[in-house]
Amino acid sequence: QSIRKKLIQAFSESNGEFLSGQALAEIAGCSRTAIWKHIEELRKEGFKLEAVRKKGYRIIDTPDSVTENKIRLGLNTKTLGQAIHYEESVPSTQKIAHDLAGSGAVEGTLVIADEQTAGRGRLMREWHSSSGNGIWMSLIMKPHLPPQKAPQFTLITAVAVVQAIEEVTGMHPQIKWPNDILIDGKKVTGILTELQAESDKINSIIIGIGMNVNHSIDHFPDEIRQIATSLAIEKGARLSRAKLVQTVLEKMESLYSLYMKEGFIPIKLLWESYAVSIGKRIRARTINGTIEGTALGITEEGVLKIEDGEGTIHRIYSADIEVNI
Ligand code: BTX
Repeated sequence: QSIRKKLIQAFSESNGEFLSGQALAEIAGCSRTAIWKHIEELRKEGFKLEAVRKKGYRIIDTPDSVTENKIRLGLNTKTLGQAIHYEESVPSTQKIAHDLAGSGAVEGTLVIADEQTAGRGRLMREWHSSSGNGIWMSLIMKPHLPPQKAPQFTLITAVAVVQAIEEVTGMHPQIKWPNDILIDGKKVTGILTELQAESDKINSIIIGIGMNVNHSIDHFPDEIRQIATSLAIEKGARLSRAKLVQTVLEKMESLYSLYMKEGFIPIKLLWESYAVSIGKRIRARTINGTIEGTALGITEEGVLKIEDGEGTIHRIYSADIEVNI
């Protein structure tokens, strides 16, 4: 596997130029026969490699997949996504990430699947995760922080997702507090942040991201057709899921380092610039009841502030939000 990693790394850096079998063997520290075997494996996975005598190999096309090799090819991060755990079909990537996090996975470990058979949202709601068209991933983070900071990671992630979608598609999604990414009012991405912690410190944060990428409307079950959309539906063109994953990881890595250096304020400002609800009348359904009023913004902790008709300001830690009421 480490040979494969080095090979993919070399192809990433070669930018479509030929790499000779000899050069590859030296980079990967193995024989040319071993290189040839790995090239065959890549071909089986759907990579198209051109082989030219005296020149060597180059990648001329890649499959539309989210496999480990595909995500690694061209990934530009230091830690996030440097360890990748891919499976074709799983019940939920969150479950796998929880298990890996508890058994020593390094920070930045990415768990990703082509399909989830039991994908979930908050409060054990269902998350529809069909095969071949979405991004279903969980990222393991290990910040040295107290557990109260964990909800901020939902907001950091939301900013990273918005920036990635902007960069890859040119579209401008909005964030609905705390965890929905919307295009034209419809949900294109959901974020689920979960925690493994002791009373005073975080052991791992498991950040689940579900992004609808190449769905057409009939890929969605009836119950969510009115509320869900995909990037392809909005853009009118298919997109590379792997490119989106890479860009999310890259944005996330730089926001995370900004956050660890300068705290939440710069993230809060970015977040508010993308938020759909600020200044609008909203309805927040919490487990303690429903509050209606004007969304004022978020606090430095990432808590939503709503001012009701009497001028009372409510701090909302967790809720479902309706905008445009
Ligand atoms: P949420 O609780 O905010 O949203 C769940 C609600 O969203 C559902 O009740 C349904 O109405 C709607 N919904 C379900 N599937 C979709 C979809 N594909 N697109 C749009 N709307 C949908 C949001 O929770 C958090 C979702 C995180 C999903 C990721 S995927 C990778 C990881 N693994 C896993 O099991 N969950 C996370």
